[in-house]
Amino acid sequence: MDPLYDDRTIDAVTRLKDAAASLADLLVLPSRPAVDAWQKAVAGRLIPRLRPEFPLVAAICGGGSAGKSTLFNTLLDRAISPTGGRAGINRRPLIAISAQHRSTPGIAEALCDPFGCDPQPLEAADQLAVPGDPLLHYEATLPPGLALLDTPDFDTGAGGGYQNREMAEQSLDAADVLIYIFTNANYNNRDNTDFIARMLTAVGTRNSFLVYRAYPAFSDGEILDHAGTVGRNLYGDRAGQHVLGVYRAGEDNRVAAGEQPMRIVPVGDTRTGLMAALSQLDPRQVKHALHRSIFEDAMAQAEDFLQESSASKAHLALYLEGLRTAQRSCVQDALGHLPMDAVVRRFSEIWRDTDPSHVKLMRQTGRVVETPVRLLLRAAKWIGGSSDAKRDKRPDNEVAAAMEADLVHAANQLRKTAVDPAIGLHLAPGDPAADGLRKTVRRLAADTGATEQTTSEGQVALQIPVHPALAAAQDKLRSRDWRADVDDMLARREALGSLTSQLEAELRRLVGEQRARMTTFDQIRQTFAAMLNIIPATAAVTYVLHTGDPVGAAGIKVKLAGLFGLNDLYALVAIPATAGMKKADLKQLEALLAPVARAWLTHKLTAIERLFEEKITGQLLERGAQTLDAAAGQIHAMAQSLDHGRRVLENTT
Ligand SMILES: Nc1nc2c(ncn2[C@@H]2O[C@H](COP(=O)(O)OP(=O)(O)OP(=O)(O)O)[C@@H](O)[C@H]2O)c(=O)[nH]1
Ligand SMILES: [Mg+2]
Repeated sequence: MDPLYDDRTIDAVTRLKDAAASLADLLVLPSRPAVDAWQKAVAGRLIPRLRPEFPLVAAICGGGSAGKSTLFNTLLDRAISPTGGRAGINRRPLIAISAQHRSTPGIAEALCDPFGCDPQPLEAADQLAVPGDPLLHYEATLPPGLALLDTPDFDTGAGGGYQNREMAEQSLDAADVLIYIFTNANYNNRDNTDFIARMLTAVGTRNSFLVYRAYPAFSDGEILDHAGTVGRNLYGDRAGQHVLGVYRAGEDNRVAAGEQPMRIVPVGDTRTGLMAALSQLDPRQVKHALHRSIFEDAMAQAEDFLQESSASKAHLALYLEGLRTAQRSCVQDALGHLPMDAVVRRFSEIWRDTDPSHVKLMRQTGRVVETPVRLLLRAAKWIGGSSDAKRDKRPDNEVAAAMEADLVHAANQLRKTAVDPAIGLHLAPGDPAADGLRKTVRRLAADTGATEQTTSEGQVALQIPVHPALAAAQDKLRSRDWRADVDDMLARREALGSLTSQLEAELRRLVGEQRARMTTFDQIRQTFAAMLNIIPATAAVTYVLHTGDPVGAAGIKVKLAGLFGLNDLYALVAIPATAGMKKADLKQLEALLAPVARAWLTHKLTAIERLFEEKITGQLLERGAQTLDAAAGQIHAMAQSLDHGRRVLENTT
C-alpha cells in the first residue's frame, strides 16, 4: 500500500492544514495570506486527491477552434459540447464523469473545487457558450477512474487581453493529465505553449497526450517532427518523459459537417488508441508523482509556516517576559516610600500584648531596660536622633504625598510601557533577569526587531517590539479612561499602605513563632522588647529591593523567594550596623526583623502587582499567556503531522 494514500496521511494533512490556519490566526502571522492560499490548495487540491475513489482528470486544451469540443464529443461518443467554425465557442469548462459517481459523495465537489464553485449540472449545450462556472455531465460510457474536461481556449482575444485565460488556467490547474490539441497553424505558437508549460509545471509536472489536427497530406514524419516541437516547447529536454502519446486527427469534412466523429490515430511509437490509453492510466500511478510533488510542496510550505510560528511564539514569550520585568521594576518603584514603620510598630504592640503578666509588670517598673537600651540609643543616633524625632520629621501627610507620587509615577511608567509599540528596559548588568532577557533578545533579534545596547552608565538597554497578537489588547488598554484608573488606584492606596487583616494575622503568627523560639527568661527576649521600640523609625523607608543576593551589603538581608516568580529577590533593610552594634546583636535583630520585613514586603508587592495587573497589564498578560498556550498545542500538532509527512516522503519515490 502506497503510504501517500493511507488514511493516516489524509489525517495528518488535515491536521496540518487546521493547525497552520489556527496559528496564522492566533499569532497574526504576516504570511497569513500565504497560509490561506496554501490551506485552500491543500483542502481543494491535495486532500480530495489522496482519496482512493478520486478519478484521473484529463483536460482537453488548446487554442480557439483547435477542435477541443469535437475531440471531447468523440471521446464520449456523444455530441454534448457545442462545436463550430467561430473560435471561442466554449466559454466555460465542461466536466464529464462516470455516471457511477452520481452516488459517490464529494467527487463532483472536489472536481469543482479548483474553480471555487459548487457542481452544477449541464442542462443545455448553449449554457456553455456563456461565461460562468464549470458544468457537470454524467456519462455512462466513461470509466469511473477518468474525468474528461472540455475547456475554453486560451488564445482568443477581447479588448487586448485573452477572454478565457483565467478559466483556462483553472482548468489546467485542476488537470492531472493534459490532452493538447493543435493545428498546423498554431503548433509553433510559443505564446500558447509557454502558457501551458507554466501551468503544467507550477505545482508538480503533469504529463500530456498530443493530438495534431493535420491534413492527410502530412506524413507521419512531419506529424512527429511538429509534435516534437510542441513537446520541447512544453517540457524542454524532458519531453520524452512527459509526452505519453502522439496522435493525428484528419481534416475530414464530414467531421466539420458533424456527420462523423473525429478519427484519432496513434503515430510513431504510440500504439494504443487515445481513449484506451487514458483508461489504462492507473489514476494512482499517474497521480502518484504529481501527488507526491504536491504533497512535498505542501509539506515544505508547512515547514516554513511552522518555523515562522515558532519564531513568532518566541517573540510573544519574549515580549511578555519583558513586560513582566518592566512591571516588576514599576512595582518596586511604587513601594519607594510605603512606610514599614507602622508594621513594625504593630508587631511590637502585638508582642507586648502577648507578654506574660510578670514581664508586663517588670516593664512598668523599668527593670527590663538595661544594656539593650544603651545600645539602641546609639543606633538611634545613626539615623539622626531619637526614634520619635525621626517620626516627627515625617508627618503623615508628607508620607502620604510621597506615596502618592511614587504610585502615580510608577503606574504612568508601566502604562506607557504597555501601550508603546516597544518595551524599553534599562537593567543592571549583574541582574539575572537582565542576563536572561539579554540572551533571548540576542537570539531573536532578526525575527523580532528587538535590540540590545549598553548605555554610557553601563546599563543594559533592551527594546522589545510588541507582538501583533496583542494589538487588540493594547488598543483596549489605550482606550481605557486612564485618569479614572489612576484616581481609583489612589483611592485604594490607603488600603495598600495600611494593615489588612491578612497582614495582621501574619504578624500574630510571627510573634507566636518568635516567642516559641525563646525560653522564658532569655536575655534576648528582653532585648527584643526594647528593640521593638526603636526599630520602627530605622525601618521606615530604609530598604532596597535587589534581584540577586546583595552579598556583603550592610544591613538585614531578607530573601523574598518566589515573588514575581523570581527566586532571587532580596530586600536589604538598612540597620545601623555601623553604629557600634555588636555582631551578635545585629544577628538577633536580623532574626527578629527579617520575617516581619518579609511578610510586609511580600504583602505589599503582591498587592501593588495585583493592582497594576487589574488596571494596566492584566489583559495583555492574560491574552498573551492564552495565546502562547494555544500556539504551543498547535505547533506540537504541526510538528507531529510533519513528522508523519516526512516519513511518507522517505518511503515513496
Ligand atoms: N474538417 C475538420 N474540421 C474539424 C475537425 N475537428 C474540428 N473541426 C471543426 O473545427 C471547428 C472548431 O471545432 P471545435 O471542436 O468547436 O473547436 P474548439 O477547439 O472546441 O473551439 P472553441 O471551443 O471555440 O475554442 C468546428 O467547425 C469543427 O467542426 C476535423 O478533424 N476536421
Ligand atoms: Mg469548444
